[in-house]
Amino acid sequence: MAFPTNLKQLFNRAPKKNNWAGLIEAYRPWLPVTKKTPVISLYEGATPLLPVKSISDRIGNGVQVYVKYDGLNPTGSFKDRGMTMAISKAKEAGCEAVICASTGNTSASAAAYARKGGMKAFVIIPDGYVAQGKLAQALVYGAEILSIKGNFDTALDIVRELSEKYPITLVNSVNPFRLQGQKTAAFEIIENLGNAPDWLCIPMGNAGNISAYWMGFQEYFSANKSKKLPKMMGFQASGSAPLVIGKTVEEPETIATAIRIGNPVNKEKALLVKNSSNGKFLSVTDSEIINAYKILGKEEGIFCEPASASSVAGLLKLKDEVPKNSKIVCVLTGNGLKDPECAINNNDSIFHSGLNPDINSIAKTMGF
Ligand code: AN7
Repeated sequence: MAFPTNLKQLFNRAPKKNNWAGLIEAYRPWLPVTKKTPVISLYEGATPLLPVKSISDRIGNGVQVYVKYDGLNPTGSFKDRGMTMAISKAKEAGCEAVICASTGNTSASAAAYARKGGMKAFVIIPDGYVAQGKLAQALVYGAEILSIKGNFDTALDIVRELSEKYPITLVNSVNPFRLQGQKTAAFEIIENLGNAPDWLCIPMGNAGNISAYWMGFQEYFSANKSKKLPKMMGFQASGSAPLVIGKTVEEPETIATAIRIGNPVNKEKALLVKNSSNGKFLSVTDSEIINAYKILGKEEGIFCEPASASSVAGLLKLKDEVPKNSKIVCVLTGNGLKDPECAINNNDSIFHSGLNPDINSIAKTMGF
């Protein structure tokens, strides 16, 4: 068929108008909002569930692996799902300023949504441990940044106390509206697959997201929108794995700075999720994380941040336990562009720099 040159014909061929207006509008009956709630949204949610053949092939046995690419949210991470709810409810309550402690993504998301809602955003971050892209976002979105000589856990203690003493709303995942918003990712997965997956593989920092997903899966199960519940498989970086070793890590360390958290606020919730879903928590080393990160990049065209790759690294580590012909979803929580330094230092590509702009020598360098 010839390509239409006539404008009217072109419009007729255009796909149906996309009327997605964010997850609060899409899942209103499932969320604690009323007609009076001012919806602060950047049209987050509706992120793709992509089949990843390179990972399915490595697992074998007819297993189908998908990734929930939540790094495609407006500020590049899953935090936007929770933030649209937390900020809309803060606005509804008449609050004028919000605060969070953050390893980076929460601060970027809180800043964007708070400013969009006409509120001030204060963010407390660990000095020197926030990836460049996240810092850039918080600055551009107009947050006021307080960088402390201390890690995330210390920053969280401080914001909890500040929000008790002063008129400022805390938007970390201790805020229950955050988890309400985040549970919608489970709804989307069930709608895409027609059922819940057999396993849900997910990175854990404060373990808010794993708790939110479980809430979403349970709600759809109770409403007969899915016929099964997944096993919840939570992964942490081995230098920062309090939920795996069963005690607080005083000085957490990992290349995956997003999950460099030693004392997860949602630990009780997370343990309940593990037990009631028959799931498992496991740690993955930084080199296992980077291996998965590279596979996703160079074999799938998917660029996620290192913390996110831990869900795939964990699945690969549990290869022998994956049930035959099962469906597995790995959550990719954040976009790779968040952490350019990690990308530049961890790839297998060839970078010829400083070449003379001469066609013959360039062709020679290319191997011709
Ligand atoms: C990409 O931004 O805690 O287990 O302050 O950024 O719900 O904490 C980020 C966490 C996974 C862990 N993947 O989620 C913060 C922050 C990415 C993240 C997690 C985070 P939770």
